[in-house]
Amino acid sequence: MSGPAHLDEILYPAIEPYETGELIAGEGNRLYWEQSGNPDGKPVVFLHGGPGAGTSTWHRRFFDPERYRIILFDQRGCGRSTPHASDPSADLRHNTTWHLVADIELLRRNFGIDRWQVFGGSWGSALALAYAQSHPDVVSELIVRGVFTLRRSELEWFYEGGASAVFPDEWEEFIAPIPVLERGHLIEAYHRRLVDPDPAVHVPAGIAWSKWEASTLTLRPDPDLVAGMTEPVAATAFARIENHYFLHGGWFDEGQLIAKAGVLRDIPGTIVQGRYDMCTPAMTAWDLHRAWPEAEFVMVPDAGHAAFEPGIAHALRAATDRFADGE
Ligand code: STX
Repeated sequence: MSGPAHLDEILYPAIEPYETGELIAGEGNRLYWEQSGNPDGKPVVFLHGGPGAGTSTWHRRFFDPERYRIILFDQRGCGRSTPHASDPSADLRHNTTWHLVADIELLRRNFGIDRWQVFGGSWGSALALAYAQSHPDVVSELIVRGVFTLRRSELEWFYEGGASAVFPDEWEEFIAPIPVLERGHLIEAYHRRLVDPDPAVHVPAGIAWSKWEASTLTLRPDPDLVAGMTEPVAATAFARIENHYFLHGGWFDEGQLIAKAGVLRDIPGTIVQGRYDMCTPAMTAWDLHRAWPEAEFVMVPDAGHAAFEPGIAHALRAATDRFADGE
């Protein structure tokens, strides 16, 4: 999918990669990667959301193809990477934030890139912050959107009832597969079902989990997004990977990504946040802004969470354009 039609007026035209391949990551993981745009342009790595959502072709379109060397890759277990987490036998023990941070470094070294721009939204913002805080010297600029840091308050907001205040109808569907006595800990209750080897158990759980997210991401309902995210194979992988990460708090110390924001001080940055983001509410982007005041902060007044919402896409393109001629 080259993306919703309105993106034609906001982002760059759809392009094809000039090279694709597989990164041989650890523990049997093979990660799909691709390069598009200008091979001699400024390198940028795109970190997708979820975790577990995979990249889409329209993600290339945030970057001027004449000025950027655009690198997309699918994180462990999702998209075109294998083994795929929709397979009940796929082992998620070696799929953690710190494995992904190491994968990004391996990708950079394999490409012979000294420094690159890091661009990530939602889960991709958490991964971008974790990567930049671990390897600040190799990050030329950092662009984060729909900021998510996996603090307990953020996970409880979206998965343990906070957002039910705004979406009581969708929430009813989310909790429906879980017996009343298990509803005190929904991430754990979903975990039991998502790891069940029986497809009659894990597939409906994956679809219900993914539908909750798909139905609450955008300012206006988006039936195409819901249809795409509830497709059984993608939904199962997405739900399994997300749930595994959230059960473990992303393997972060509580508040770690905000507490370590000082490490980012010398990295030119932009933070983009939708005011009506129900998935990763603006409080987190604001906390990051306070901890990293040197970064440009853009609050989009009329958007939810998704990167393709007009105001968000516009602000992201403005950020990549502004950084395009640096270095
Ligand atoms: N998950 C937030 C996140 O990263 C809690 C995310 N949510 N939906 C997406 O990403 C996609 C729109 C990329 C599927």
